[in-house]
Formats: sequence, C-alpha cells, structure tokens
Amino acid sequence: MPKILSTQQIQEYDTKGFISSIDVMSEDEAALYHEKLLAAERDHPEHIHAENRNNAHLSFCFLDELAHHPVILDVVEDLLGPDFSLWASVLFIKEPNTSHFVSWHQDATYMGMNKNTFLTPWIALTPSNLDTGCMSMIPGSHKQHIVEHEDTFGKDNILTRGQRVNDVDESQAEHLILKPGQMSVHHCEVIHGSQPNHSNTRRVGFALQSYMQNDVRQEIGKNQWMPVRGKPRTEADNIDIRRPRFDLDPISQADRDAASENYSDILYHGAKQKRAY
Ligand SMILES: O=C(O)CCC(=O)C(=O)O
Repeated sequence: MPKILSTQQIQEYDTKGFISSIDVMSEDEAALYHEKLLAAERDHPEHIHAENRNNAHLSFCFLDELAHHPVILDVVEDLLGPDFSLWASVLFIKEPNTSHFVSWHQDATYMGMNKNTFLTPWIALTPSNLDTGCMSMIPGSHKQHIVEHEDTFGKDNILTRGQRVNDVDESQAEHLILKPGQMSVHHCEVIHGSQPNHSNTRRVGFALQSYMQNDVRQEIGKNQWMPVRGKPRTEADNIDIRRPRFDLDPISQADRDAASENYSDILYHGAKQKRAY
C-alpha cells in the first residue's frame, strides 16, 4: 500500500520517468526555507555559493531537514521500497535575468553506479516556471537507457561537464511548473534540462541526487552513503556519511569534504577538464 502516491502516479513514473507537482509543504514554509538559505549564503559564503553547491545538507541543518522530510521520504519509499540511502545533494540556483541553463542530459551517465534504478526529488523553494527556467523532461526517454553525451563545458551551462544529448525532439518536452514547496521526482535515465531565468525572481531548486536502494553500488569511487530509511547497507567498504548535529558541525563538515571530493572525482572521471563545481 503506497504511503502518499496514487497507483496512477506510480504508473506515470514508470511510463514517463517522472512525476511532478507533489505538495511537500506550504508556500509560506518554503519561503522560510529560502530565507534560511539566504542567511546561510550571507553569513557563510565560503560554505555555500554557486561553485560550492554540492552536499550543503552536510553543512546546514535546514537542508538536512529537507533531505529527511517525511513527505519526500514517503514518496521515495513508494517508488523504491523501504530501504534506501542518499548519495549527494545539489543546489541548483538561477539568479534573476541570467543566462545559466542546463543542457539535455541523463543523470546516471557519469555517476558510476552499477544499476540505474535511482531517482531524484527536486524541491522548489521559489517559483519554477517557464519564465524562471523550470526543468523540462522528455517523457519515456528513460526507457532507452543511456544515450551518447557530448561534453561541451559551455560557460553558462551549470552541469559539471556541460554534457549534452544532441538531437532531442524538444516538441515532446513536458515543462515541470512548480510552486514553492512542491517537488518533482525524476528517474536517473530520463532526458531533461532547463532554460535560463528571464524573470526578476530567483529560481532555487534543491535536488536530492539521489536516493538509491541498497543494491546500487558505486563502481568508480568510494561507496559513501547517508543511511536514510530502512535496513542499512552492510558491505565492508561502505562509508557512512553522518548528519550534522548543528550548522557547520565539524564532523559532518569533514564528511562533506570527503563526499564532495569523491563526487567530483566520479563525475569528472575521464573528462578533459575539471571545473570547480
Ligand atoms: O535545476 C535544474 O535546472 C536542473 C537540475 C537537474 O538537472 C537535476 O536535478 O537532475
């Protein structure tokens, strides 16, 4: 019996590779989270900025709280079953009237996992729509598994390698319009991307990238995971990532440094260049 999703939503995820407009919290609550983010950016810029956007949930309790939000975890459980852990998180921020974009890509391409069964909830803390540069998805594209990507390292492309799938039929795209406090969930093989923010509003999305079942294992780097729900992983080489007990907790800061270095080594494995994010 699913905890939150309807049978129809679960079928939609299987068929299209994503579901959207899931209410996680009210717009007012999302605004409070965004205020906390603004305060963290103002008070601790060295720990959270455009190029230090990975795994900030290991530095700041309000982001750790989101990574453990019961609605998010219940939705993940409806799709993955009872046992899963979190690999990493990424803050995708597009400032007002900027040219940053995300090219068409499939998340799993450079993640180095042995199985592509994992998923990413993307929580909107501000409006995400056609003006602010919401995510767009190609329905059903997860069924073709990983296709060829070209690394562009484009200046305004906010993906690590600026990796791009060419020849996407954009007329098929579905645009995921989210109010603050809503989320989408996408499969790691669905083709997706996003356009620049042409509005006067900041677009902030927090991607929990990704929740994975215990049989998903890392094949390029170290097996570092935050246990989140259900049975823990038992392999001898497993390294637990710990939750922050307070903001900038030195123990989880050290875990963040190690996890982010591992993450970067994996994502840039075999790449011609390496960027700071
Ligand atoms: O935030 C965006 O525009 C893109 C995010 C993305 O590609 C992802 O969460 O996988």
